[in-house]
Amino acid sequence: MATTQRVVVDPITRIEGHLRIEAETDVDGRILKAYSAGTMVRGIEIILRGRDPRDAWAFAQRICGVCTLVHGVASVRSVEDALHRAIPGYALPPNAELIRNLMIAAQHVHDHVMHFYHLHALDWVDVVSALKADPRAASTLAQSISDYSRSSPGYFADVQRKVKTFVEQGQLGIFANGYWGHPAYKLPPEANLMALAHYLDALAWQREVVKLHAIFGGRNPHPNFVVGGVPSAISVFPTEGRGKGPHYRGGQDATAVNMVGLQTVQTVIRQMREFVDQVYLPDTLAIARYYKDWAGRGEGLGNFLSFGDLPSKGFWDTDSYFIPRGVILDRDLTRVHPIDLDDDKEIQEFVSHSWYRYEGGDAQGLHPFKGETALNYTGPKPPYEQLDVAQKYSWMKSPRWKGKSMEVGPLARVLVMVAKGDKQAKELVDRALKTLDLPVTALYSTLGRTAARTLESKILADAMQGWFDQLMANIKAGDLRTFNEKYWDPSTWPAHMQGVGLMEAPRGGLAHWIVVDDGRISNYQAVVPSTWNAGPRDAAGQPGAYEAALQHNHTMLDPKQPIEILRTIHSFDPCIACAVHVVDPDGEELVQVKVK
Ligand code: NFE
Ligand code: MG
Repeated sequence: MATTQRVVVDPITRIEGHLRIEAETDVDGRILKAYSAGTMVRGIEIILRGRDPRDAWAFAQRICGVCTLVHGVASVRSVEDALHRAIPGYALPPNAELIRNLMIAAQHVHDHVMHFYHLHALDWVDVVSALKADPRAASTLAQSISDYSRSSPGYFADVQRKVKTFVEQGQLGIFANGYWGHPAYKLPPEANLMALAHYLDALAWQREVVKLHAIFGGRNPHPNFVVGGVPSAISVFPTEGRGKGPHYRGGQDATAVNMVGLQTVQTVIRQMREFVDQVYLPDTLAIARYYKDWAGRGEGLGNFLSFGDLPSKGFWDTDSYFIPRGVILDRDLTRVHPIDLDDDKEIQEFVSHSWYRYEGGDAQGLHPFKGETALNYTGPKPPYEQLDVAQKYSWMKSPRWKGKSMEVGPLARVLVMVAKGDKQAKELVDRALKTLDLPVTALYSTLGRTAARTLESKILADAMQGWFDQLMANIKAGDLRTFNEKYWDPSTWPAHMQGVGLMEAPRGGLAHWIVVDDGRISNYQAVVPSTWNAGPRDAAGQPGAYEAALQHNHTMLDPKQPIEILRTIHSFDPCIACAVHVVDPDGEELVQVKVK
């Protein structure tokens, strides 16, 4: 009789996803080993070669439709960094930086709310149980935790009626395929109903808050960017807009930010803060109360990396970052290690367990400036019955910092903020732990990862107001500059240059590395948050962050309904389109959860 069994979840849904998890468990369902495989490859790094670096952002941004702007920002920053290295004093106008900060922070808050309600909540919230709730009890509960205006018994009765109609007609739609009734669901029916109502509200809220991107970047998803600033020309007139108005400034006038637009931005910031304060934060704490066992599960690597972001004195003044840069090792918050981007021993990518081959052999790690991406591996690949984990088993590479696996994302950022003495971050973390009566070690867990995302949303939504006020002050003082036109022309560039565009994307530290020769891209490497987290083992056998987290204290109640795996993997907010960005033409999609 077999002593272990293998549970395969492929694909893990409710993400942008081509992610396969295989877990080896003992007969009691306890996970002994876990393997994470990216099963798709799209080749964006390859198609960027030979192109104009000023166009790269538009291609790179198509890596993902979830974190819709981050690859655009990282890409223009990579070119700007190359220019900054080559041309002393190269800088962006302050307004460009403020507008980028607003767009980046808006992306985080939007993405985090969407992740919590639409991608992660149903791991914790039982939709079918919500139908049994007493709307008056849901109203009492909601009013006890928040001042949110939509909390009357009638409101909850309406939501219940709406969802009941779907269920009775067999049209669960967005709620199909849940493990409803699974014993791992612990919320009382009224809490399920409250969360379900907020799931629907968050959909409507999203539609409003994307306007910020549309105003500054012309559209969402995939707002526009430009090397040297932002493509939004500011107009001090109320409604002057698109097209060739009196302030038309050539191609840069893709959108004009007028006073009506800026008022809408102010409204969006208010809507973001209200939803985070009145809905997202209280819901996170209310739901977490019932899942405190998940504060002792999914601990993961204990190593955290943040590139930092949101500068106030320019991208190159890392001390001016609102989210600081640094590395935490072994959960030691007394020390934040610096990151040297140019030391080729620090950041490296390994392919010993990835479906690639390095020209100089697969045992080595390559620094991204010298990184290689080629569809040159000819050994066994998908489709597969079972991953050959002793060999190569993922389209993702394995990024490492000084040879170590790192977790990136909201938890890493919040920990680096706390370790660096950020007051608001520390207060929020302390208050959350106190409210839940949990020790500090609870942060290093599936629950901690999810809670950190909420706390970070609060921190960022609040900070947006400051950048907006500064932008308005600059405009009132007559500074309308949003674009550095100097050095736009590649004939002003050196023959060879290279740079790295770093940012904090919602899922973690993101880096685009560019090498430019004679005005054309000769190498482009994206080292992406979900690659750090979801990548496979490296040459030394060290697991990636997902793998490590699943190997910590998970026992499945029913391996045919592996909700425990979903909870921990979703706590990272995976996005595999980002992580692999190279589609396998022969790949067969296995859409079933399989238990062997
Ligand atoms: Ni496709 Fe992405 C974010 C990036 S994931 S969502 O956030 O970069 O790694
Ligand atoms: Mg890459």
